[in-house]
Amino acid sequence: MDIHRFTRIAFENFNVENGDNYTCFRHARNPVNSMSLNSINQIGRLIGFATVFVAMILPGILPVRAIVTSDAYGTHIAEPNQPMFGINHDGVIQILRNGNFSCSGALLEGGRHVLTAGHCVSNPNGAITVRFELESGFLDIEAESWEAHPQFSIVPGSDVGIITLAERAPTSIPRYQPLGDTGSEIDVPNFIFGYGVVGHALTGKDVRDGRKRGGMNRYEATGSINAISSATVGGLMTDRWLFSDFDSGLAENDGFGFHFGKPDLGFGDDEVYASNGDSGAPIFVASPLGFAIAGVVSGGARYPGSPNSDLDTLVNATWGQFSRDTRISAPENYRFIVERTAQALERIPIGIRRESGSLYLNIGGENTEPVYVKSSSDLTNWHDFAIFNSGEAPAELEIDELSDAVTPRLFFVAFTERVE
Ligand SMILES: [Ca+2]
Ligand SMILES: [Ca+2]
Repeated sequence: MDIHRFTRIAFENFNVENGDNYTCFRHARNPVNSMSLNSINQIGRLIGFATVFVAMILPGILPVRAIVTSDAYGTHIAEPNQPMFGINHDGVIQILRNGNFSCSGALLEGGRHVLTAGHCVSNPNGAITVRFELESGFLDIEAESWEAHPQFSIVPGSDVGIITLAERAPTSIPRYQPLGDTGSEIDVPNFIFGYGVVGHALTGKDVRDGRKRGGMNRYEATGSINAISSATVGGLMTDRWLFSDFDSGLAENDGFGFHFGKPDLGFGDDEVYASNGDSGAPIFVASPLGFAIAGVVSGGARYPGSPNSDLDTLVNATWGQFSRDTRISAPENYRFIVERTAQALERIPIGIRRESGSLYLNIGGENTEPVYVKSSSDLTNWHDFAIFNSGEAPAELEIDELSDAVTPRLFFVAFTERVE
C-alpha cells in the first residue's frame, strides 16, 4: 500500500460564516462538497473531498462559536498585557465584519496594517472593524480598505490578506514582523494566538467564548496544493503552504509519524490546533533576533481512510488531524506584505562608526515615534535588529556583538512610523 501518495484530505477553512456570504462556504444545509471558491474547487477536482465541515452562524441569533487545546477544555487563555511564551500578544486582534466576529489577525510594523487570511478579506463589500483587547478594555479601529493577495484564488498557498486601518494603532500596542527566511520555520517550535472556537482535543471543536488563546505546534511539511505528499514532508523551499499535526503525545495520533514516517509527539499540554474563527491568526517562530510571523491560519484537514491517526472520522479539530497555514516567507507572500507596510514607514538616515574594535550605528533624526532597526545579509529579507518605542531610540547603538566570522556581510536600515 502506497500511503505516501497524495492524501485525499478533507479540508475546512477556519473562519466563521456570519451570514455575510463572504467566506469560503455557501451554506450549511448540504455540508458535503459545498465549498465554493475557485481554488478550492480546483483542488477538489484533483484530490476530492471526503467531508467538509461548514459552520453556519446566523448573525444576532446565535453566538459565533479559540483554539482547541490538549490538556483540558478551555485552557490557555491569553490575557491582555500578560505575555505568553515570551510574546506580547496584544497585537493579535479580532476582525469584525459588519459588527460580527469573523476572523483573527495581527498588527504589523508601522501600526497601520493588519495581517490576516485572504479568505477573510476577499469580499469588498460591507464594513470591517479591527478589535484590540487591552487591559483597559476593547479598542476598535475601522478599516479604511482591505485586500486579499492578488493570487489568492489562483495559486494555492496565497491565502493571505491585508487590512489597512483608518488610523494608526496606539504605539503602546505591539507590532509584528513577517518572517522572510524561507525554511527557518520548519521543524522548530511555533506559537499561535487566535480568537476561534474553544474545545478539547478528545472531543474536538465546540462553541466560541470570545477569548483569545495561545499554544504551540510545529511545521513538519509544506505543500504546493492543499495536500501533503511524502515529497513535501520535511519541507520544500518552493511551497506556499505549511502543515502541522495535532499531537496527543501517542504515536497512534501522530499524523506525520503515522502516515508519513516522520515521528514527533508534539508539545504535550501546550499542543494546540486552530479551528473556526482562527482564520488569519498569526503563528510565530523565534528568529535569532526576536519573534516573527511564519504563517497565518487557513484551514484544517484529516487523512482519509483507515487506519487513521485521527481520533474519529470527522474534520472537527481532534487529535490526529492536520493544520494548513499560509507560508509568510514564500517570496510572493512576503513581498505582498512588505510592500504594503512600507507605506506606513519612513526611512531614517543611519551612519556607522567604528571605534577601538567596536561598531556603532548612529540613528539620525528626532525620533519621537517607534524606531525599527533592521538588518539583512542579502538585502531582500530584513529582520528586526532592535525596536524602540516612542522616544526611546538612542542616538547610537552598539552592534559589535556580531562576529565578522558569523556575518561576513550585514546591512542595516532604520525606519520610523509615518505620522499622518
Ligand atoms: Ca504537532
Ligand atoms: Ca477528527
